[in-house]
Amino acid sequence: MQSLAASARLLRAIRPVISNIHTRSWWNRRRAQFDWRCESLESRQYLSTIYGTTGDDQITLNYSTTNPTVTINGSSQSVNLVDLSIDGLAGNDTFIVNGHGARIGWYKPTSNQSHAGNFIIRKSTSSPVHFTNIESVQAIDFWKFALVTPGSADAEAVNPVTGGIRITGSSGGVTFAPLTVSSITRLVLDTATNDAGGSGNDSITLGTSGTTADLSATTLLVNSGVGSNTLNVLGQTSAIINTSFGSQLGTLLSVTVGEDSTQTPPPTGANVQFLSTQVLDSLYIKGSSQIVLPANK
Ligand SMILES: [Ca+2]
Repeated sequence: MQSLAASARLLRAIRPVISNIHTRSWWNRRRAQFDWRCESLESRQYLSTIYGTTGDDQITLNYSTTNPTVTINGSSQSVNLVDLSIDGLAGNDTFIVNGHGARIGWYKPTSNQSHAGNFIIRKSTSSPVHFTNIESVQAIDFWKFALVTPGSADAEAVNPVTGGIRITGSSGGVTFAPLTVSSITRLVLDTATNDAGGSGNDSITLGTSGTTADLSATTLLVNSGVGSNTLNVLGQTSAIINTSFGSQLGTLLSVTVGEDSTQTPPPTGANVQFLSTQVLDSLYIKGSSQIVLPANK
């Protein structure tokens, strides 16, 4: 009996030690699994990030459902669009996405960052292509393309450039990398999706005072959302516009077409064609500007 009692005491004495060994073993296994997962994630991110040089780069993503490629300064490689990231590094870098006829694409600048954002191509559920350290972006050959600002209060300026039109501006007071669109039938200026949490007050300006601009090759679809929103068409700018977008339509959007002029006779003003029914907060047609309303509206 003495021997039995001694064995029981011994067991009680070593139980915490055994328990501790078991716990440490379990923890080490979990930690090893965790380390492996981290390593795996890091290597995956590393493999899917494509870097520019420290100089000025032109980085082009050629969209394709079967063989997408990225070309950096003339040198091409096939890529997987899932988890793809582009890093321009230093320099003045341009990131171009050629949709090759893709139906739709989105450029979503990253909130509070001037040189970063996401491109989403073809489906809203597509894996976004992230980019960083990019000074300007370009979208080519989409049937429809959308610029979705990340903040609540936005300011955008739309002007012609060689081969397309360029949108510069800021969202939430932070400049986003400007967008140039070429061979794009419809451009959505979405300043509404991220209106929550701020005033939602947006300012969109087409053209520049005193200059002639023809933006009519691309239909501009303005979704300005909530807040006090303005759309000003300056100078002698021609544009085709539809504001009947989003849940607010254009009900909170004040549109001014053209500018006052003291010249006699006044110069030819702006020329805006509206598509479909427009529901606006106000429409002010200045000087010798003119608007064209859709037939039977
Ligand atoms: Ca660079």
